[in-house]
Amino acid sequence: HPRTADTLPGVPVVDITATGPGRTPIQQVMGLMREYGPVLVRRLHGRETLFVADLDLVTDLADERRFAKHVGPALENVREFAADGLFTAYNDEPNWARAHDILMPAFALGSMRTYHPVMLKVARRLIDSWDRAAGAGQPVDVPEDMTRMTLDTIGLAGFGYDFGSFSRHEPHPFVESMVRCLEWSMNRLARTPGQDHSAADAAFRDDAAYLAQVVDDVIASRTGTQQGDAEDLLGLMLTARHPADGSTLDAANIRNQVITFLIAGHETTSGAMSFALHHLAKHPTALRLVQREVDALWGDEPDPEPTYDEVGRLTYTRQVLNEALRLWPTAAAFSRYAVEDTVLGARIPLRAGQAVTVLAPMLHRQPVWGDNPELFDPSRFTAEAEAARPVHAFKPFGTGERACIGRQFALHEATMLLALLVHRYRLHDHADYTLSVKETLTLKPEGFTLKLTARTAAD
Ligand code: MNH
Repeated sequence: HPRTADTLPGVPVVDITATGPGRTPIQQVMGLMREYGPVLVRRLHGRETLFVADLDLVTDLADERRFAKHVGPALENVREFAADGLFTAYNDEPNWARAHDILMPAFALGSMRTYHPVMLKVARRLIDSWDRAAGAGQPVDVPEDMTRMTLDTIGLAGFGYDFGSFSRHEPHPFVESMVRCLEWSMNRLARTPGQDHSAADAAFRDDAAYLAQVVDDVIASRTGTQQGDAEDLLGLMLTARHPADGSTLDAANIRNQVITFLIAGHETTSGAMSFALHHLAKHPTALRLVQREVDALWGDEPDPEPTYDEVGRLTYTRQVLNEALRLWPTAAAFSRYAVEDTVLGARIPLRAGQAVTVLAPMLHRQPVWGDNPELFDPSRFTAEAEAARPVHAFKPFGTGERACIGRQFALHEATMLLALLVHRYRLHDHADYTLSVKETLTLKPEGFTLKLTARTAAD
């Protein structure tokens, strides 16, 4: 039985030092919460982390006057290769506000019009590749291909750089290095004090250096030409001045931002689309409703050319994505700290600076979601259902001013691609896939493959 934390009355403490967090630390905490409830302290080698998923507590943590983003141990590790990029910057680092203010306009909903043609172009690369697999009767590896698609999209839309992922057999080496860097960041949290990790650390430094080198190439391919002022993310970073004080981003920070966007801009989105396809393959009724929506727009047009506005009308497809992000929010945890001494939810006293980690997958399974939270049910995200639900019950994109800047980007890209795929193919769950969630800081359905055939008028 867990004991109760001395400092946190009534909160169970679970010591996992004997087993360690393993390869799936998020799912481990999910399991602990199923056993001990949605508020607990996890102790590892004497270090304690307070995890919460209770709606009242998360609502309280969203109060920006009393709590702020905490760069916890996992993000401290990511800082080793992303430094003061937007995602890993401390709140009071001047480069955070500077970059945030300069880049915000590039992520407003209206800016998605600019990225739409590039997103469509990359979606077509995926479709060409899936057509070939379908023609050959071969299965496709869904998360791998989704990652190809999202990396090429952020590369081209953000930086005018083509990773050409669909002309490669293996993932782009940038992806392999990046995944190893993320794994190093996660595994470093599980280390037993006193052991020798110099080989893993040396390998990490090589990977981090390679990421930086790719990014320097991306930047060099721009600064050498006349395209420095293009209206994409890199163009903005190279030229735009801060709207209030006229300052610009320095070269080191631009490199950190490019690494940040290449990572944050594709890992999570590809996982979200993969989970959505997994659920659609398992839920014929939901699939039928997506088909109905896309068929109403594009009928039996073999190669529809979705417009920007049409993507905004794909409301049921968007509900499917939200429901996929509810069950498996691909960036599953975020942390907050108390700005001053306070009492969380009128029951948990916190000292100034004390951190709390929100576990989104369990927040998304709390009683506010009804009696059957494990059930995949996109009708939870109709406009009426959303209006009736407390706003902080759904937090796949974090909270407050440090919430995800790329949310509209991800949703536009993912909604359009899912709609095109469902319009074009029948999805065959040929291997009777059982969900296995792989963790590399982000979540993905591991080993998920589908077979595809062309849809005909009859289906
Ligand atoms: Mn994203 C922050 C989830 C897509 C760029 N993102 C966050 C946070 C979450 C998150 C959660 C907050 C983390 C924290 O509080 O510590 N992001 C997602 C998910 C998807 C996603 C679930 C896709 C689905 N993110 C994207 C895309 C981009 C992007 C696409 C870029 C094109 N995200 C960011 C950046 C931040 C961020 C940059 C950091 C913002 C800041 O702190 O200013």
